[in-house]
Amino acid sequence: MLVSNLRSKLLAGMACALTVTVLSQGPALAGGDHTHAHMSDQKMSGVVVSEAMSPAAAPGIGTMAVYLLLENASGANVDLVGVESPAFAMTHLHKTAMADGLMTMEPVAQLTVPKGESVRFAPGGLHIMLMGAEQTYHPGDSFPLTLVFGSGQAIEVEVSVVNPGEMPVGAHDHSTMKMN
Ligand SMILES: [Cu+2]
Repeated sequence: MLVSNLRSKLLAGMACALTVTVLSQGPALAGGDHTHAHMSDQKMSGVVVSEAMSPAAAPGIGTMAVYLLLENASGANVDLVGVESPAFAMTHLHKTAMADGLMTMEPVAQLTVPKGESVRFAPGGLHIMLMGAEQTYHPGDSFPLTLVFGSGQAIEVEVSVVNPGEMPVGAHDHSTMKMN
Protein backbone atom coordinates (compact mmCIF):
# COMPACT_ATOMS: atom_id res chain seq x y z
CA MET A 1 0.00 0.00 0.00
CA LEU A 2 1.07 3.54 -0.61
CA VAL A 3 1.67 4.39 3.01
CA SER A 4 4.34 1.77 3.41
CA ASN A 5 6.12 3.12 0.37
CA LEU A 6 6.19 6.50 1.99
CA ARG A 7 8.00 5.19 4.98
CA SER A 8 11.53 6.27 4.59
CA LYS A 9 14.16 7.69 6.79
CA LEU A 10 13.86 11.39 6.18
CA LEU A 11 16.52 13.94 6.87
CA ALA A 12 15.32 17.28 8.11
CA GLY A 13 14.87 19.59 5.19
CA MET A 14 15.11 16.83 2.64
CA ALA A 15 11.77 15.24 3.34
CA CYS A 16 10.12 16.66 0.30
CA ALA A 17 12.80 15.89 -2.22
CA LEU A 18 13.08 12.27 -1.18
CA THR A 19 9.44 11.48 -1.69
CA VAL A 20 8.50 13.37 -4.81
CA THR A 21 7.96 10.29 -6.91
CA VAL A 22 5.76 8.48 -4.47
CA LEU A 23 3.75 11.50 -3.49
CA SER A 24 2.94 12.36 -7.07
CA GLN A 25 0.84 9.22 -7.09
CA GLY A 26 -1.28 10.47 -4.24
CA PRO A 27 -4.88 11.58 -4.52
CA ALA A 28 -5.37 14.31 -7.04
CA LEU A 29 -5.95 17.49 -5.16
CA ALA A 30 -7.12 20.72 -6.65
CA GLY A 31 -4.17 22.55 -8.02
CA GLY A 32 -1.11 21.26 -9.72
CA ASP A 33 -1.80 23.24 -12.83
CA HIS A 34 -1.15 26.81 -13.68
CA THR A 35 -4.65 28.03 -14.27
CA HIS A 36 -4.87 29.30 -10.70
CA ALA A 37 -8.46 30.39 -10.51
CA HIS A 38 -8.54 33.77 -8.89
CA MET A 39 -11.09 33.94 -6.17
CA SER A 40 -9.20 36.12 -3.76
CA ASP A 41 -12.03 38.59 -3.68
CA GLN A 42 -14.28 35.89 -2.24
CA LYS A 43 -13.56 36.17 1.43
CA MET A 44 -14.74 33.30 3.52
CA SER A 45 -16.19 35.06 6.47
CA GLY A 46 -14.75 33.80 9.70
CA VAL A 47 -12.02 31.71 8.15
CA VAL A 48 -8.57 33.21 8.61
CA VAL A 49 -5.20 32.05 7.36
CA SER A 50 -2.17 33.62 9.00
CA GLU A 51 1.52 33.09 9.71
CA ALA A 52 2.03 31.54 6.28
CA MET A 53 5.73 30.86 5.92
CA SER A 54 8.09 28.60 4.06
CA PRO A 55 11.73 27.83 4.87
CA ALA A 56 14.00 28.65 1.95
CA ALA A 57 15.09 25.54 0.07
CA ALA A 58 18.69 24.50 -0.39
CA PRO A 59 20.20 25.51 -3.74
CA GLY A 60 18.93 23.34 -6.56
CA ILE A 61 15.97 22.05 -4.57
CA GLY A 62 12.67 23.13 -6.10
CA THR A 63 10.53 21.68 -3.34
CA MET A 64 9.30 23.71 -0.41
CA ALA A 65 6.93 23.25 2.48
CA VAL A 66 4.48 25.84 3.76
CA TYR A 67 3.36 26.18 7.34
CA LEU A 68 0.46 28.32 8.50
CA LEU A 69 -2.35 28.78 10.95
CA LEU A 70 -5.89 28.11 9.75
CA GLU A 71 -8.60 29.40 12.04
CA ASN A 72 -12.24 28.62 11.56
CA ALA A 73 -14.31 31.18 13.42
CA SER A 74 -17.19 30.73 11.03
CA GLY A 75 -20.35 29.06 12.16
CA ALA A 76 -19.78 25.88 10.22
CA ASN A 77 -17.16 23.22 9.62
CA VAL A 78 -14.96 23.89 6.62
CA ASP A 79 -13.16 21.39 4.41
CA LEU A 80 -9.81 22.27 2.93
CA VAL A 81 -9.71 20.24 -0.27
CA GLY A 82 -6.78 21.64 -2.17
CA VAL A 83 -3.99 24.14 -2.54
CA GLU A 84 -2.75 26.01 -5.58
CA SER A 85 0.18 28.24 -6.40
CA PRO A 86 1.16 29.73 -9.73
CA ALA A 87 4.75 29.72 -8.48
CA PHE A 88 5.03 25.93 -8.41
CA ALA A 89 4.28 23.10 -10.79
CA MET A 90 2.64 20.89 -8.18
CA THR A 91 1.03 21.37 -4.82
CA HIS A 92 0.04 18.80 -2.22
CA LEU A 93 -1.44 18.66 1.21
CA HIS A 94 0.64 16.37 3.41
CA LYS A 95 0.93 15.10 6.90
CA THR A 96 4.14 13.99 8.52
CA ALA A 97 4.06 11.65 11.46
CA MET A 98 6.39 9.57 13.51
CA ALA A 99 5.94 5.83 13.22
CA ASP A 100 8.34 3.41 14.83
CA GLY A 101 10.89 6.16 15.09
CA LEU A 102 10.73 7.03 11.41
CA MET A 103 9.29 10.09 9.76
CA THR A 104 6.52 9.21 7.34
CA MET A 105 4.50 11.42 5.04
CA GLU A 106 1.17 10.80 3.49
CA PRO A 107 -1.18 12.79 1.28
CA VAL A 108 -4.22 14.36 2.88
CA ALA A 109 -7.17 14.39 0.50
CA GLN A 110 -9.29 16.64 2.65
CA LEU A 111 -8.84 18.43 5.94
CA THR A 112 -11.91 19.26 7.95
CA VAL A 113 -11.59 22.13 10.41
CA PRO A 114 -14.53 22.03 12.81
CA LYS A 115 -16.26 25.29 13.52
CA GLY A 116 -14.61 27.26 16.25
CA GLU A 117 -11.35 25.36 15.97
CA SER A 118 -8.00 26.07 14.39
CA VAL A 119 -5.36 23.91 12.80
CA ARG A 120 -1.69 24.71 12.71
CA PHE A 121 0.43 23.43 9.89
CA ALA A 122 3.85 22.95 11.41
CA PRO A 123 7.09 21.01 10.95
CA GLY A 124 6.50 17.43 11.94
CA GLY A 125 2.79 17.57 11.13
CA LEU A 126 0.54 19.02 8.52
CA HIS A 127 2.21 20.95 5.74
CA ILE A 128 1.61 22.09 2.22
CA MET A 129 4.23 20.71 -0.11
CA LEU A 130 5.12 22.62 -3.22
CA MET A 131 7.16 21.07 -5.99
CA GLY A 132 8.72 22.48 -9.11
CA ALA A 133 9.48 26.03 -8.09
CA GLU A 134 9.40 28.50 -10.95
CA GLN A 135 12.33 30.32 -9.41
CA THR A 136 14.68 30.18 -6.45
CA TYR A 137 13.22 31.76 -3.35
CA HIS A 138 15.38 33.39 -0.71
CA PRO A 139 14.52 34.55 2.78
CA GLY A 140 12.57 37.77 2.47
CA ASP A 141 10.88 36.69 -0.75
CA SER A 142 7.25 35.69 -0.89
CA PHE A 143 4.90 33.85 -3.20
CA PRO A 144 1.13 33.49 -3.50
CA LEU A 145 -0.75 30.45 -2.33
CA THR A 146 -4.45 29.72 -2.60
CA LEU A 147 -6.33 27.43 -0.25
CA VAL A 148 -9.40 25.90 -1.85
CA PHE A 149 -12.34 24.77 0.22
CA GLY A 150 -15.09 22.28 -0.39
CA SER A 151 -17.59 25.08 -0.78
CA GLY A 152 -15.69 26.23 -3.84
CA GLN A 153 -14.49 29.29 -2.03
CA ALA A 154 -10.82 30.06 -1.70
CA ILE A 155 -8.44 32.10 0.36
CA GLU A 156 -5.31 33.53 -1.17
CA VAL A 157 -2.35 34.23 1.07
CA GLU A 158 1.16 35.54 0.55
CA VAL A 159 3.70 33.09 1.92
CA SER A 160 6.83 34.58 3.48
CA VAL A 161 10.05 32.75 2.69
CA VAL A 162 12.13 32.51 5.84
CA ASN A 163 15.57 31.32 6.82
CA PRO A 164 15.17 27.65 7.81
CA GLY A 165 16.98 28.38 11.06
CA GLU A 166 14.43 31.01 11.93
CA MET A 167 11.33 28.87 11.61
CA PRO A 168 9.48 29.60 14.80
CA VAL A 169 8.26 26.36 16.25
CA GLY A 170 6.27 28.26 18.82
CA ALA A 171 3.81 26.74 21.18
CA HIS A 172 1.92 24.20 19.19
CA ASP A 173 0.85 20.61 19.43
CA HIS A 174 3.66 19.26 17.32
CA SER A 175 6.50 20.64 19.39
CA THR A 176 7.44 17.17 20.55
CA MET A 177 7.75 15.96 16.98
CA LYS A 178 10.55 18.22 15.83
CA MET A 179 12.96 16.62 13.44
CA ASN A 180 16.52 16.53 14.68
CU1 LIG B 1 5.30 16.64 2.30
